[in-house]
Amino acid sequence: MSSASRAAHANSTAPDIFDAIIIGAGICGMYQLYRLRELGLAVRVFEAGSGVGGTWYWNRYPGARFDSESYTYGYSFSASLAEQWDWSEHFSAQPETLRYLEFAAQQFDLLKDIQFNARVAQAHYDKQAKQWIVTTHSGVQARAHYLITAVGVLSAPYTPSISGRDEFQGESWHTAHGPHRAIDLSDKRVGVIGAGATAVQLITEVAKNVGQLTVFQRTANFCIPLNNRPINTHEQTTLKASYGVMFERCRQTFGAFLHDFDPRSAFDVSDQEREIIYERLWNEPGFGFWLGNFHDIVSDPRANETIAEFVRKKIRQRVNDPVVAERLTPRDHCFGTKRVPLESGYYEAYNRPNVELVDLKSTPIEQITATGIKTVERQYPCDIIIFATGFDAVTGALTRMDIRGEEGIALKDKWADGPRTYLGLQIAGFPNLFTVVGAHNAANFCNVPRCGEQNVEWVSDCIRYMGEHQLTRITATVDAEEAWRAHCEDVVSHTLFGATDSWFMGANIPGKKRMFLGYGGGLPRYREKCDAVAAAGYQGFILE
Ligand code: NA7
Repeated sequence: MSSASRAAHANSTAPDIFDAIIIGAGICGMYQLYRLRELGLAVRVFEAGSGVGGTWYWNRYPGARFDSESYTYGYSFSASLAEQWDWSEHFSAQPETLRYLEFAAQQFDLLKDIQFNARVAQAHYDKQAKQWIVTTHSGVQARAHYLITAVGVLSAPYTPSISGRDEFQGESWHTAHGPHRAIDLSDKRVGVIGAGATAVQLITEVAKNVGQLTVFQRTANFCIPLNNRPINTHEQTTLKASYGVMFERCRQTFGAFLHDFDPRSAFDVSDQEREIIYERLWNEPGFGFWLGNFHDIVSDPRANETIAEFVRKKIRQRVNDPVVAERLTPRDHCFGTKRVPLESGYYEAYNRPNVELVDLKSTPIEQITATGIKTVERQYPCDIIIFATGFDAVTGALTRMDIRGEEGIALKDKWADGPRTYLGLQIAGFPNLFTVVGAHNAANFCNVPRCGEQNVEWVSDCIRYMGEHQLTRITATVDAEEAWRAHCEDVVSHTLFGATDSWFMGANIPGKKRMFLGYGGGLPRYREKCDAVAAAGYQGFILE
């Protein structure tokens, strides 16, 4: 849109018209805005929150922090930004990450193009005008040639409909909607439902200063040490000098972390040597124990059992009460087939006298009452109930909006039997819609900003290509979409992920189609495929 026509619109009552609308001002939406502005496009971002940050804006529960090394998480496109920002810890906490993103937004003057407190309700494709019509919950409407969703992987909170939930008289919140203020729990009886990565961080922090904490766990998880620590001055200098090398390393590894799989099998070494390797990895920071381990731990059940048993042994060593230790010990799924919770004293939290673990498999919740949580065995009085019950991952944030393509087809209907995308970036029948960090995209199994940057750059290059070739419409073919789905399923069928109930599989949401929602081939392979499609003139797309 020219600046003249933009100006004409400024004084009219008709909906604003932009070249592109982006939904979401998290780390990917912000970068997408930056890139499209670089192309000279008029862009509007709609953001549901009152500030930038996405995941880091919403998730403010006690203990929220990175599982990526801080310096591998920040933007890689700006050497100046990297140089100016000092991460204080190897795995920084939520407030610092939010500050970083706010700082980036200011540095690149992004705020002027972002409309806050604007949750998108509808996005309908107007076939005649070749425009997307986007409407927010408060009725603001805008049109654009391109629509780009940057709504994140884990942004549609899931709260189970437990009987009596609305009867509870105390304070109650999902971890993604916690209070935006410090909370004093020192004299409170707190109930936490859930034992995933979020709960593991939350419980560890809350346990330090709480009246009474009761954890309601359905499935025990394999948790491994985060091994976090502050970054000292010398490290800060070294880190800054090595950003180039570090980001290049992240481009090459499976999950875009610093860690990458060992090409050896777990059985290429003796039992004794394997134990030494596991012990060394256990003491390393971050995901080394998972993503830096023997490659076959995620594909061969026998290899997996060696690592699973190692973690079980660690749990037994750290939890004083053998009954509690057994409850915390996973026996129903393979290690690493869920995103592994990283912990900093989680198991020791259960050694405190005021922390209790309730096993919901043997004593399920019957109902929530006005004063607490009642299992089939007894009532647990609570002043606060925290739902650490996860998200309708990957697809939920998209299907909760009313997105309709060219024939009026609703995305949620098209995806009723699981998502269908091409490269995780486009959907047949939804022209000029790009889904950054979408379904069947490597970004769902990734150090998100690294994969998100790849997505954003690919989309930006595609939009530039269209402009250069006077093209106005791009849509994936059904054949390309089907081939991509089959490829995604084939890749994951060679792993152990499919057998585990997790958000990766959509299996955490009652009624949701069970299907691996990401791309299990890793970032380098994914990037290769995306680049090959572009190099072949956007093969698998119809461009007009
Ligand atoms: P997760 O990993 O999906 O964990 C959700 C937890 O909530 C998990 O322990 C669930 O038990 C539990 N849950 C869900 N519904 C219920 C009901 N109805 N009753 C009891 N317990 C329930 O989400 P997180 O937020 O912890 O982590 C998501 C990602 O954020 C994580 O992978 C990191 O990347 C960061 P279940 O296992 O289903 O038995």
